[in-house]
Amino acid sequence: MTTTTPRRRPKIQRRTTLSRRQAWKALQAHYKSMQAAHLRTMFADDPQRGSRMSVEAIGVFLDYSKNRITDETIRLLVQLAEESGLREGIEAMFRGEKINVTENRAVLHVALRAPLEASIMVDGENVVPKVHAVLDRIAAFSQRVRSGEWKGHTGKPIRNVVNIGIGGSDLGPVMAYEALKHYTERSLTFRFVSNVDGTDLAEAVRDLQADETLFIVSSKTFTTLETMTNANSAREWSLAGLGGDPASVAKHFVAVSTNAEAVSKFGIDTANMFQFWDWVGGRYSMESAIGLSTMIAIGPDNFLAMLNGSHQMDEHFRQTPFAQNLPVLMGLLTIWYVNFFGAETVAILPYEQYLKRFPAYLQQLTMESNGKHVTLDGKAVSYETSPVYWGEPGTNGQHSFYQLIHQGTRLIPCDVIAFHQPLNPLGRHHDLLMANVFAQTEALAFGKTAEEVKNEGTPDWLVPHRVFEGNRPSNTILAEQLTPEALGKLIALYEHSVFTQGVIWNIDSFDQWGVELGKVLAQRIAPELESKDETSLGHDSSTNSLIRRYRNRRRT
Ligand code: G6Q
Repeated sequence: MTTTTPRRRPKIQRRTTLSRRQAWKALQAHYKSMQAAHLRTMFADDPQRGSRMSVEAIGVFLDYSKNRITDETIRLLVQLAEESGLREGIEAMFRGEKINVTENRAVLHVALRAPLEASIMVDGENVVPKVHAVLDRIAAFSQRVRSGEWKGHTGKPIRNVVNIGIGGSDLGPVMAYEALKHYTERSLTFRFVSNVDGTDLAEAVRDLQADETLFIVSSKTFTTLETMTNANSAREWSLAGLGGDPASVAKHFVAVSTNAEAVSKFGIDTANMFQFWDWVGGRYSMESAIGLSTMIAIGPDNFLAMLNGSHQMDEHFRQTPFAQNLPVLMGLLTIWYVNFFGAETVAILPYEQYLKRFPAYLQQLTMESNGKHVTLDGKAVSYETSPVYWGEPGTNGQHSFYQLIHQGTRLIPCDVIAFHQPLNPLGRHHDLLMANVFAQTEALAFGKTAEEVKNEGTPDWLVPHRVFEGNRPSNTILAEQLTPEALGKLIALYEHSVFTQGVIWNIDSFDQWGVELGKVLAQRIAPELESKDETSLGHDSSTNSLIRRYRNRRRT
């Protein structure tokens, strides 16, 4: 990846080391008094707790009362956010300052959903008009595909759209397509190819006709190994199905990228290239032109509604006092569990089948952003950073891994996400689904005591097995219905929660040098696997012998 990294480290606002901040020390002392406190007692002592410890804003309701906290915990966490410069951090991001210091870039996914009249300056230029110009272009293109006006090489309308991309150029589009399937144009088929494993592409196109298939090559850099390999093979497949005429590429391939030169070299007409900018990080790019497949699927109006939802959350994040601020509260609660209780993971449990890819999407957003071991000024952190995020939709998870959450030895804070209105009303289904939401979070918090188990007539020897300690924390996030606007709000909710955590940990949430390493290493080994001669191998003895073994077997 080409970056504009300067030789010298940019000026970084010095912050007191996290563990020396006053609020941190106060939280450490406070933790001692909270460590053993049980949610059963906290609820019994305070009948208003459930309604008091909740926030509703812009149509998103967060009940955070089933967390192992008191009002004092929130007060101290908010103080920590203030001492950590969160307010200034938010303003710096929205002002377009280059807060991605290791890549010397602004971080402006918020500009992707800013209204036309807004002004956000990067290097002396207002970027909002550029954002809207691209939105207009992708809207016009989407309409042409959706209406059948865009014709393939043989004059047939497009019926299949295949997005080729990986990481940030894949996970957001896949998640949004699945999440908003209810709103999609059902006469079109959508496929997503990311893995360099040939199976991914082979399975994606096996039942498609080339003359009705449009490929969107989505790559910020247009150099990523997986995407370029898949794009080249897709071009071969397409040409083979279209009589080999190179002119067909222009009708069946479009690109989303920041690299016009590489796009044109691939054979895609740059008139069919949709741009974004280096101030949009890959994992923050699904609302840029990277969302082209989403827009073709759901139509421009729905896409704009999603942007509007995210924008509402941006404004909420920017303007609301921290103690009532949804992303700030969620970010702070994560800090509380990770840094004080030693929680290692967070479970994301959407009780909404359409959100089945949301946990996978959030894994990249959270872990690539905050999986960092040094502070902004390059010093090793002396505290834990991002937890591992994972999850599956409810109720399926209840019949597999919830056992560990309820009765295992690890503390796993859970985010439960649900909607009042179903998109597919069907008999009692939605009430039963929601009954599980409320039952699970209740059981996690309050468990079942030995006495209760005994009173059910359980024999003594079996009692310990059937005891639920409870005191397992959860957030319940409710919204009216899974609309494009609601999805936009959820996306921005987590983006800003990640930002809140990153500011407190004083890390760069917007670089991904760990990803860059993988990109380079595989490029080095590939020629060694493909080489006809026994090239000398200069790796360690394990890697050398694995490569030799593969070469020998592959050739036989
Ligand atoms: C995201 C990362 C990474 C990136 C992919 C694809 O923040 O940078 O997941 O999105 O590596 O990169 P390209 O879009 O450049 O192909």
